[in-house]
Amino acid sequence: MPHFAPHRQRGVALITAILIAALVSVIAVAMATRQTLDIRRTGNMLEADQAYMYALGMEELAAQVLAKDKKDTGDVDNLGEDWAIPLPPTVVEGGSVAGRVEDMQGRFNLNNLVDGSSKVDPAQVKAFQSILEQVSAADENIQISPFMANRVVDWIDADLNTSADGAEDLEYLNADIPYRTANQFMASPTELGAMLGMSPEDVSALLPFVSALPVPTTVNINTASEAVLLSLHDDITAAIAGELVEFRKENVFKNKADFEKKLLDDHQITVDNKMFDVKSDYFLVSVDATIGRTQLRMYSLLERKNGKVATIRRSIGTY
Ligand SMILES: [Ca+2]
Ligand SMILES: [Ca+2]
Repeated sequence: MPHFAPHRQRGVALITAILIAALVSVIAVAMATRQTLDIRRTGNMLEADQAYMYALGMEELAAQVLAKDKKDTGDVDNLGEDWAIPLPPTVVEGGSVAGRVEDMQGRFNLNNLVDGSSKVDPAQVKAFQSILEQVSAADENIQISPFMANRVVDWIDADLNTSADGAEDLEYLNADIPYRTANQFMASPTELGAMLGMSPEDVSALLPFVSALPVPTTVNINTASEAVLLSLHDDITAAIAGELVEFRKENVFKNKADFEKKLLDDHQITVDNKMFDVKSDYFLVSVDATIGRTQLRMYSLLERKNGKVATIRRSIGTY
């Protein structure tokens, strides 16, 4: 055995030891970095969970207020009631939470365009075309054709017969990215974005005026926006709609006859009373919860039926 063997072995051992030390420190640094990331990630997850819990809490609060409203005010809903008061950003542990409730029957329900047996309702098409016209007139960058109403009809109705300037599967399958029509009620008004020829800007402009409820509904004249009131009849002008909104500040239409009488007496207009009512069953709760660095927006669609309130749809981020 060569006499220098032990020396050489010691040298190898030393290099190995240095290598191991270097490796260990590399691993340690990597672990420390990952741990910091893990801590941050866990923190974010906890914050997101907490924000979601607060949002659910707000949704539950809104449901209770709406249930109580039914008990207290019966079959009338108006903007002077408790549910209509928005909750400003309120400090909670770790952040803040804000929320509001909007009556979705104050908007045009897209699913009204076809009736229960999937037949187009001409009066509703006319009302929707009025909304399209008003939204286009309000912004020079928006120009939505009245035919878009037929596209929505085709999207919703069960058949595959294309209406005038409408679009069914045939038209959509010819698109750059082919897809098919839903041929059923819209689940969310954001489905408007799928209509052939509808730009994202058009959708954004329309969204504040429309809803997509699980059943055809009446417009609540106590909560409807000026645009929706105007859409109820050809002879209702912007001036008359504005007058009605002004009148509503001090008065409540307690029944359909109240509204019919007002329009007849003041403006000699006879409205189709199938299209409206003075009460609502569908409400949208929007919650903004901020916890630490996490910001969460949640939308919940609530249905009030026989005095009970249930959440029928919930989405995070976009309505
Ligand atoms: Ca009420
Ligand atoms: Ca169809």
